[in-house]
Amino acid sequence: MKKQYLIHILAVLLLSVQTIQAQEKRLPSELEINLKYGADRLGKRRDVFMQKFRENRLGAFIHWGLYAIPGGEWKGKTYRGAAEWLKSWAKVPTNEWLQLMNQWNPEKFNAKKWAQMAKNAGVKYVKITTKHHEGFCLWPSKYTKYTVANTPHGKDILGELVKAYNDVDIDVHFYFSVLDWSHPDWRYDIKSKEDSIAFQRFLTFTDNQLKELATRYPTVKDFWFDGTWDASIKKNGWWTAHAEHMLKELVPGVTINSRLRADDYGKRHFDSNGHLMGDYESAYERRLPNPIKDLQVTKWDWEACMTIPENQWGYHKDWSLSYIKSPVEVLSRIVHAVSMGGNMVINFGPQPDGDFRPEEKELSDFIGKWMKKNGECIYACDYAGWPKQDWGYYTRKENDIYMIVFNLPYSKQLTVKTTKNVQITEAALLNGQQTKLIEVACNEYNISIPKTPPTEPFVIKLKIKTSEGSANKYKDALT
Ligand code: H79
Repeated sequence: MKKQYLIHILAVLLLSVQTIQAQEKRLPSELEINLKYGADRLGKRRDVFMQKFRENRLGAFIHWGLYAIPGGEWKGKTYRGAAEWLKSWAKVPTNEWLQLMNQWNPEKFNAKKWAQMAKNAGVKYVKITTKHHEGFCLWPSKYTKYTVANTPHGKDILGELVKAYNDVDIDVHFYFSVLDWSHPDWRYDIKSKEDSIAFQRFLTFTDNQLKELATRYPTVKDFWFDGTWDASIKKNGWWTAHAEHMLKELVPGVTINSRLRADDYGKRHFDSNGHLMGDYESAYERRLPNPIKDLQVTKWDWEACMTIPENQWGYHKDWSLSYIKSPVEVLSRIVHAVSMGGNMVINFGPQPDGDFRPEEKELSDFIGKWMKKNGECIYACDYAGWPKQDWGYYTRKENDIYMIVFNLPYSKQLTVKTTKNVQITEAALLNGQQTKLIEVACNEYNISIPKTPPTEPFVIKLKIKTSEGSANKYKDALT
């Protein structure tokens, strides 16, 4: 009888210990899957290198490779698709495609001129395609024969560009496509032992090229990976984490985009626990978040990139095949990105002769002139946290709020709604023109713009003050 009683007590004790353990398992962190190759960090990076990346805000993309030579045309036929994918659209065999190297002789290429153009455009960084999907390298890589070294031009384009941009204080970021159509060991998927062996060789080759880039050009500030969406990479998530860690050891402070990464389960960009991998989200390609609905993007760093035509990154001879964004539209996308705490990178696809097409020069001039006058509402600015209004976008730098006006209302009155306890004390155009600031309700103002407002998008700078718990003189409607 006594023995039975003891067993009963023991059983109750065991059960309660199990219950406590089960309860502990319900804590949120314990709910997460254990990942070897998931996010390395939660939340934004706060070091000076990431801060510089973020404060730069406006960048240029350069897509330059063999694809510039045919410019979207193959054997007399024009292809509407992206010019840098022409090898794929026209089903050109690899050997034939790589023979374009014999025509790589950009006689007008002048790195200093490119750097001056970028400087005049107001961009703070340039992302250069070191190697796109075709496999042709803009630097004399010792790990492949498909490089600038084996062309009539023969010069290290990448090296000249890094120096020229750095000389005018522009950061250089490296675009790198892991997918490489020129390499026999590349695989889209791993379906056999042979695939696996070949792909491991391919990953070693890629490591070698990345180490080569990081050591030859140690001022590089960022690696932006592309061509990482295939099953072969998703099945080798370990390698994506390894590549990021390897580069971070080689280049202190370097930043890396989310597109590189796949976790233990092949989940990309965000790991299986929903945490961003890499340092910033890079999925905003030719699209932007919704300024009302997608405010969660303000929680992490992100960078968008955009083409001027609908979808041409490399040089295409015929820009009439798709809609071309006007300079003001391009500008509105830059402002849109910054208003949501992101960076914007505008793409340029240089001609095969090393010069830029006239439309790109015009756009670059327009953006540069605007940035010279209004750049303070872009550089180092962030999401303002105020409710979006129809006239345009807000950005913020500490206690300065910028209104960037793209849509003028007939009333010539701009509605501004602040957040709780925030008052506006001053409102003036960056060009010095005065405005009339009227408080119309609690946390709501009207700003009258000048009778003859500027003829291009303009900026109003607001000074604000925060007062704790000020009495509300306005009464809500009783309903
Ligand atoms: O470098 C520029 C583009 O060439 C590259 N990224 C920018 C910065 C890019 N283009 N497309 N993509 C990335 C996404 C690829 C989509 C794909 Fe497909 C879907 C690859 C395979 C399926 C579309 C359909 C392209 C080939 C078939």
